[in-house]
Amino acid sequence: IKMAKKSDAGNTVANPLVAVIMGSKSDWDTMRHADKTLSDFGIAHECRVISAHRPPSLAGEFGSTAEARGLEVIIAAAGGAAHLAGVLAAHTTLPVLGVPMRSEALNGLDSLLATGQMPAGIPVGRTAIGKPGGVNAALLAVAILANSRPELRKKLHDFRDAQERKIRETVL
Ligand code: RP5
Repeated sequence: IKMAKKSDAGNTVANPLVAVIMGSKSDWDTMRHADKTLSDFGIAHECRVISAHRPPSLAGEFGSTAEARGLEVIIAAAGGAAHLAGVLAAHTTLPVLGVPMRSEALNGLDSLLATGQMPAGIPVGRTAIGKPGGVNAALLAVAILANSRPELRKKLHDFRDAQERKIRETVL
């Protein structure tokens, strides 16, 4: 596992395994939680703003070249008529995890449905709206990478154990 460098929206690291893509810089306040989770697990990743429609050609280019660049998982966050995850998934066979952003108009319900309701043939794995979805997308990315990386699998077990201990030791 290559150690992740600190990344900010728009920054890239050498040889990332995971890409955290978001439709707008306004999504970063949510998606920084995905960035942090990946950093905590030491996953080399990049965080970038690429919109599905501003312009669509950039999303197409990113999706088409992702596999050749060595990426193994793509996390895609978008709000509103959230088609970013589906557009990226249409351009790659890598697993794409969609994170619906909490939108102003419909509180994220629009993003949830738009991200999740893909017709058969081009899959998008969708997580919960907002921060929990960002964290869980990162954990799912770690779980996917862990299939072929025993040291990462151990880190996931340690993470679950720590979570469990916290609950067991909670005193009100
Ligand atoms: C989507 O529209 C973005 O993913 C964001 O969630 C939403 C609003 O974008 P901005 O108007 O803040 O750029 O494309």
